[in-house]
Amino acid sequence: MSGGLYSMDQKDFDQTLDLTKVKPYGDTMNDGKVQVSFTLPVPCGDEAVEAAKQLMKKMGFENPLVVFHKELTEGYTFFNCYGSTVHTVDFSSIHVPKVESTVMDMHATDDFIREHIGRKIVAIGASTGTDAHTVGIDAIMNMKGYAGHYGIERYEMFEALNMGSQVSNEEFIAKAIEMKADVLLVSQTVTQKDVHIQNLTELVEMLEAEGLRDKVILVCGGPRISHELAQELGYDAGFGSGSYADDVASYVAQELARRLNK
Ligand code: B12
Repeated sequence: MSGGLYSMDQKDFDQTLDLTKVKPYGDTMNDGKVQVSFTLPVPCGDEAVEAAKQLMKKMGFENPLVVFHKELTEGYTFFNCYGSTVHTVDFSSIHVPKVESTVMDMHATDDFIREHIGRKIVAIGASTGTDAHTVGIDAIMNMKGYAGHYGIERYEMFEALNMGSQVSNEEFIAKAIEMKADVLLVSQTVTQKDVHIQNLTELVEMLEAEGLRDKVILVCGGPRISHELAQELGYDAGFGSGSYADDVASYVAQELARRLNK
């Protein structure tokens, strides 16, 4: 017998799973167990614990348990709770729009650009508006790279400029015109009060007003950005958490080649 007991059990387990009714997994399949943490603005005590349990029930959790609670500061109590959700999701009906390109490493992308474009691709990037977070755009552009993936500045076939953070859309567009950029890379981390949507939308509107929108590949990224949201806002592509320069550079190279060879 190959595979051992564990893999046999695992196989049996998956076969019983109904993908149209998926629930969280705690100890056993479909037990629906979830851990939730929150703070209530009430003094620590038995009434606070009861309030947390009642709230858990209203949120759709059966058998709520407050496993930890502590006063944060006077008049505020923090809770860790367990409960079983009564809800399920239909996993089989889920469709997530994704950037459609073949992901290549830096060398393969450089070779692709030499062969299909025949010149360097000009890319500028920035965290725009009031956003001061630089780590995301640096991860994509920085020469040193991120998590073992070199950034776009390192690619031989990219001319890349990282303008840093808190760059206004006006400055960003002026630099794009000056450098005749092929690609604009916009990073947005802060999403409070949907400020990222306002910034991203304003950039699209300004590019349209300048007659530049169709002349550039417009890409945005950040922890709350999805490809679907990016497209809704008028961007060509969006990249969320866990993206690397390889994903972005491969996409840009293939998209530019597609546009030039039309
Ligand atoms: C470091 C940090 C800061 C530092 C930033 C320093 C710097 N030089 O960047 C400082 C202290 C300045 C800061 C300030 C603030 N911060 Co802050 N910060 C963080 C923190 C801890 C880490 C962010 C980070 O570096 N992530 C690592 C990078 C690699 O991940 P990433 O940004 O997601 O990038 C990846 C992808 O998203 C994608 N990507 C990102 N950009 C781009 C762009 C393109 C073109 C592409 C293709 C891909 C791409 O690729 C990257 C690599 O995979 C997060 C919490 C957290 N743990 O995430 C809070 C966090 C982002 N900050 C937050 C907040 C609220 C603030 C402040 C408003 C706090 C305040 N009240 O003052 C200010 C805002 C300042 C401003 N004007 O922007 C919130 C945002 C919540 C929200 N929904 O908006 C977070 C989530 C913390 C929290 N839980 O509340 N912050």
